[in-house]
This record gives sequence, C-alpha cells and structure tokens, in this order.
Amino acid sequence: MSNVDYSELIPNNVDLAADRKLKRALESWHPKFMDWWTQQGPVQYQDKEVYLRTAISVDKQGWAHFDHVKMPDYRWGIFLAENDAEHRVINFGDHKGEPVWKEVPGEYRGPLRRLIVTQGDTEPASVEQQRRLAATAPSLIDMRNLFQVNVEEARHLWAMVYLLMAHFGRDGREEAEELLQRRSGDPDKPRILGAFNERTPDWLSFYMFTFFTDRDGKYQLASLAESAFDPLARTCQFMLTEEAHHMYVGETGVARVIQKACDIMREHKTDDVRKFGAIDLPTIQKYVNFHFSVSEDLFGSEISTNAANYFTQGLKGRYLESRIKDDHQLKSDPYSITQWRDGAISQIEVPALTAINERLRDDYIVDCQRGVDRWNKIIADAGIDFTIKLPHRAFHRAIGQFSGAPVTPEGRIIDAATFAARQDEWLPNQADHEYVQSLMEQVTEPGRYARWIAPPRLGINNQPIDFPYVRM
Ligand code: BYC
Repeated sequence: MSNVDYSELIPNNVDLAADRKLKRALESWHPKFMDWWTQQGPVQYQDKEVYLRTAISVDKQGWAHFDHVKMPDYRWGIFLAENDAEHRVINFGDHKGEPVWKEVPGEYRGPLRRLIVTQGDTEPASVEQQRRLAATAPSLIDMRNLFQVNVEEARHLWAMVYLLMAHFGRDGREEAEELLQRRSGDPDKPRILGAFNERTPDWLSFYMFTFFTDRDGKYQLASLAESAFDPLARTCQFMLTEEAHHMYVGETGVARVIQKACDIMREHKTDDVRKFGAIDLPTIQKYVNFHFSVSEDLFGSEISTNAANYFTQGLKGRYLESRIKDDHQLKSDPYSITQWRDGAISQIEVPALTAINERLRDDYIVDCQRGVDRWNKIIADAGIDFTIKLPHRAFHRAIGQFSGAPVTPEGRIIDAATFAARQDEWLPNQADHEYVQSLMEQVTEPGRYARWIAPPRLGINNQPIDFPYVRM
C-alpha cells in the first residue's frame, strides 16, 4: 500500500484504522505531541502560512505535495517504504538468509528498543535546538527551509513513536512519553546524545548542523534501514528520502556563506571581509572543526561490543550492506582503524565485527569530504588561495579512544596545556560567536538576503527564489 490515508487524524500507510488499540494509543499521544510542538517548536510564526512539502505517498516519483500551510496544521503521519517483507531476507549477521521479522523477537526487545529510542530522541532535540532561529532568518526561503526541516524532524519522531507503540507495548508507550519529556541542553533531563545538547545559536551553526549532524542521521538511518526488523527498516528507508533535503539545506547554506566571503574578497581585494559584514573563511573553518568533531562523536566508540552485537543479531547493518562484497557475518575479517595508544596515533587491525562504528564513521568522513570539496571549488573558482579542511579524526573528541586527546586539527599531538591554550585558534571562540551573532538579522522581503550570505541558485519545487515562501 503506497498511498497515504489522509482521512485519519494521523495520516498513515500502515492501515491504522484496522488496529483500534494502536490507533487509540497514538491518538492519545497526539495532543501531548501538539503541546510539545507548541512549547518547544519554532518560536512565533506558527500562525503564518509556510510553503511546505508534505508526504502524500511513498512512491519514489511524486511522493511530496507542496502548498502553503500553517505549521500546526502540517499532517504529521506514519509512512513506511513499500512492503516487500514477504520476499525480503536478512542480509547480515547470524540470521543471514532467514526471512525478515515483522515482529520483534523477544530476545532482541531490549537492544531494539534502545536503538529506536536513541534515534527517536534526536528528532525532537534538533527542533528544540533550532526553535529561535526564525527571528534571525537571512531570507524567506531560508526561514521556509528551517521550518521544513523542523516539521520533518517532528515527523521522524512520529515514525519512531509508531514503532515503539506498535511493537513494544506498555514499555513503548512509556518511552514515547519520555521522548516528549527530555529537553535539549537541560542539565536535569538532557537529550541522549552529546551533539543534541549543544546550542544552535546562529544560522552558520544551523547550516553546519544540517550538513554534518544530519549527515550522521543519514548514515545511522541507512544502517537501520538494513535491519532484520522489517518495520524499522522500512520506516528508516522513507525517512532517508526526507533527510536528503536537510543536508542540501546545510551544504547550500554554507556554500552561500562562502560565496559571499569570496565575492567580497575579490571585489575589495581584501581578506578582511568582516569589515564588510561577511563571515571570513578562517571563521568558517573553525565552525567546520567544531561541527565535524561533535558529529563524529555520534558514531560511538571505535571498538564497540554494542555495535558488534547489533550486527550479529541483525538489528543494525553497515552502510549499503548488500553492496559490500564479503560474507556479511564478519566472523574473521580484519578492519584497520586509527588508534590512540600511549599518547601516539597509529593504525591497527582489529576484528571487523568490533569496528562497525568506525567503519560507518569512515564512510561518513568520505561523504563529508565530498561536500567540502564542492565548497573548496567555489573558493578556487574565485581565484582565492584557501582550502577548507576536515580536521583530523582525533581532534576535539569527547567519545571513544580519542576523547580528550590533545591533537591539533592537522593531527599533531601536543601537550594538554598547549592544547587548552590554543583551542581558541581552532574552534569558534567567544569573539567569533559574538561576531557571527552580530550579523544575524531577519530579512523578510521576498528575494532579499542578509548581507553575509549570497542568494540561493534555485528556489524550492521550481518556484522562483523571490517566491513568498512564508506569508508574513
Ligand atoms: N553521546 O559502544 P558505544 C539523526 C554511549 S542523528 C552520548 O561506544 P554504541 C538526526 C552509548 O550509548 C542519528 N553517549 O556506542 C540528525 C553507550 O552507553 P552505555 C541518530 C554516547 O552503542 C540531525 C556508551 O556510550 N541515530 O538522526 O555502539 C537532526 C558506549 O557505547 C555517544 C542513532 O544514533 C554520544 N555521542 O553506539 C535530527 C542510531 N556515543 O551502554 C536527527 C541509534 C555513545 O554505556 N544509535 N554513547 O550506557 C546507535 O546506533 C548507537 O546508540 C550509537 C552509539 C551509534 C549512538
């Protein structure tokens, strides 16, 4: 069933009407979700009409419908990718070759619930992190993109809550409540993963977040899309379709900030673009250093028995598992990782099964580099001698073996005191934050942009860039 039933309070393609108990559970969660959205979703603008896309089908072609809607009227629904569970077999781990599961096997209830809750927790967290940004949106199209990302992250929360309520009984219902109780950055009830408790105080941070942190989302969702638990796999497959736009917002956002810096450098023959109200390339590099390192932490420890177990049990695979040419069980394969041992960085071979997190991080880094290369092309095309670089994987880490290691962005090991003293050179310092913050001003005239960012090349859904994306 690919078309979505919109006659229900909760649009869905999972035949919710046929399961009255589940339908009641979800409908009783709905007002609590709306309370959370009202209190923790975007500040102001809830009464404005926003040009949003809504999923109307899960077909690859034509899954989305665009129209002006007020955010509280957005139809948050439950969409699973096409059902081929009858034919799909498990791709990896000890159950390889067996039919995928439509229900949760009793012995894997705990770890599966944990994975779903961790994934679910990130979604409302990002909405909370971004809730004040509209007040300083650099243009209407940017404001619209922010709101699009927000409503879809909230839909991803629905996706995980559906799985919890449909497959984990009372425990799942309790977890669904708690997903609305934790708060990004709250010391007493923080969100689960580190990056989701950081602040997103300005638009450069927002673009970096959607480039780097949403990309962790892509890789985690792709790994969960391999799961033997079919409802989780299909949920994540459809979430990936929406996720692509979020990374596009990040990549093009940073690209436009770079473009503006380069335009000013050329026009005024100066590196001091701050004098002209733009963001200089060294500051952009510092933001890259911060967001990349914090997002790398989201992959967990390099050597992880949790990840090995998830893989062996068939709960979470590798990125594009079926395209990898090996036995998909990793009983004896090695994998080379970068290690931190006795204050030095070296390569070591470890059992591939234990290095699943690191392999995913490696795939992620390659993907990040591709985007950074595209940013660098803008700089090179402007004839400017500057290269944005991803910092070394050991730089500024808080999770895994490099946690707290005093390593520079170039990968040079220094003593801890020097590292502490020089951090301001590598990460956005207070003055950088204050400068970027000082540029943040709201621009709401269609087709006009704040002076620190270039216009986008393309509009949304073939609309012109000066379209009224938010009706103010
Ligand atoms: N912060 O073996 P380890 C997205 C904990 S983003 C805090 O290293 P494991 C999105 C870990 O829980 C994608 N704690 O890790 C993006 C464990 O705790 P216990 C979100 C952390 O379990 C933008 C201990 O450290 N989805 O969708 O192999 C906007 C040692 O565990 C962190 C997922 O993450 C951390 N960074 O892997 C909106 C997928 N890292 O057991 C949305 C689901 C580790 O000692 N989650 N710990 O209590 C997972 O697959 C895994 O939980 C992780 C960790 C990859 C996160």
